[in-house]
Amino acid sequence: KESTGFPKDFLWGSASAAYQVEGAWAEDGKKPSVWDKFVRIPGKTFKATTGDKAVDHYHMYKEDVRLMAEMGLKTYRFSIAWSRIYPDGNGQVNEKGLQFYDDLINECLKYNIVPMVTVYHWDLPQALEDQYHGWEDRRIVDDFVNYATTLFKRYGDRVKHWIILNEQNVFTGHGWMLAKHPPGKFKDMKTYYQVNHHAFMAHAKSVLALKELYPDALVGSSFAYGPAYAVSDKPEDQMACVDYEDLKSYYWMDVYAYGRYPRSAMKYLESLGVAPHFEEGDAEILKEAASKVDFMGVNYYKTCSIEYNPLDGVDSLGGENNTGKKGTAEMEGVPGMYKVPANKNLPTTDWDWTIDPMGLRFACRKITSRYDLPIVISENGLGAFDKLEDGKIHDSYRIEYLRNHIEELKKACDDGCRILAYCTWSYTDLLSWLNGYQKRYGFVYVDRDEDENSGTLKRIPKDSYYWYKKVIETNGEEL
Ligand code: GCO
Repeated sequence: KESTGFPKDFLWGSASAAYQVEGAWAEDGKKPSVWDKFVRIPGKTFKATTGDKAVDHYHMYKEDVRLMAEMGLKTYRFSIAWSRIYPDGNGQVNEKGLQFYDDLINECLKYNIVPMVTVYHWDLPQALEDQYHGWEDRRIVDDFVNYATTLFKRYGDRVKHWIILNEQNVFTGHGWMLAKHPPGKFKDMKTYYQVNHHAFMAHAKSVLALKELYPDALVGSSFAYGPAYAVSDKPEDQMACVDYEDLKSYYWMDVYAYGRYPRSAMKYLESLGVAPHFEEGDAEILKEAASKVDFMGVNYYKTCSIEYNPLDGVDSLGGENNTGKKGTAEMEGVPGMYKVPANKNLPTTDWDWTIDPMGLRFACRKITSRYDLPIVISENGLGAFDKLEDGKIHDSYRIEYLRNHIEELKKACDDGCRILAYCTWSYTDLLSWLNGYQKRYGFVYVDRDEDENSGTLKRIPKDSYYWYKKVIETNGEEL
């Protein structure tokens, strides 16, 4: 069929997250987040890296936004640090924190860059963890909605695009099952599902609060979606794939889009005695919010292969490769259900993530078939070891990665999927939560040592920066 290409007003973007770029961890009234504390626990991050300084976006945002403008970026997705706005999580609001994001938003608008705001990208105020164990306690819902509403009221006149939660599946999975993110709990399944329910309620009530204030705002949450392929046409592999999708994908996306949990997943959790507790009215609120969600946010990095796992098979949550040494990730598996072997047909990054451009089209098609919602690709990109050579970074591998993904995204548009935006991860190099500064994603190189708070922090556009500029100029026609 003939290609109609990207829509005229397509938002070509790039993204970041507060903790990963801002630094200034204790400035202007900000108090610690759970990450400020977690990174100080020995052994938790690569060479004990912290985000104390990160890439100092807090002080260098004007230079960063100027570089975005020179590139022609249409949208910049960034997150707000809750503990800048409410240093104690609730109570007293911090004007200086509010002011910083006012300035950042205004700087974007000055160059006609659409600010796309993530309300929560994992940096919960430590005070709430101390007060009542954060997400584990139902009180989090009201505190979250209070924080979100403060943002809506302050910035809603200038910000139209809102992403409430970033990768709820990742921060809860890593926090309560894998012990890799705060609060660092391992296989605490019951709490994990309850925490997720609280997060869904926080998302839902925030969506309703925003729509009450700004009915024309566009809102959704961003899900780390790894579409699943059955390894074979054996019925048991296909069934394993359905099980996996219900438990690992639709469990989140169905709640955002339909306001209900997948039946089979819920039945399974009930059989294990770990199904979440609902308060009266929760089901209705989830439904109402789902009817007001405008898009599905998708962070797309990889796909996964699913194979039937016999009862005496692999029993593991899957250990991530945080070393950058290929082949060190551990296989995930639930005995009697599925396992997730490496896909032999696809290359991988140094962190064992499959490189699967068509998987992006697959993700868009699946979401469109199941939910018929517009889609914001809120993240997609390649983490790599970049080398500074004669003051330049020749990241042809990143260009190739992005080109191939954008080509597939274009096909998804041709297929009829309504794609509103494509944000690469990331704009500048930034702190990788568990990999320090060695795993780089940016269009803009930041002179920053991989493990310490040193380096000049100088910004150097990579080859991919100039390439993306052209992509934007030609609305994705010239790749
Ligand atoms: C990393 C990760 C992150 C995430 C992002 C998710 O290496 O730390 O890739 O950068 O992609 O924070 O939203």
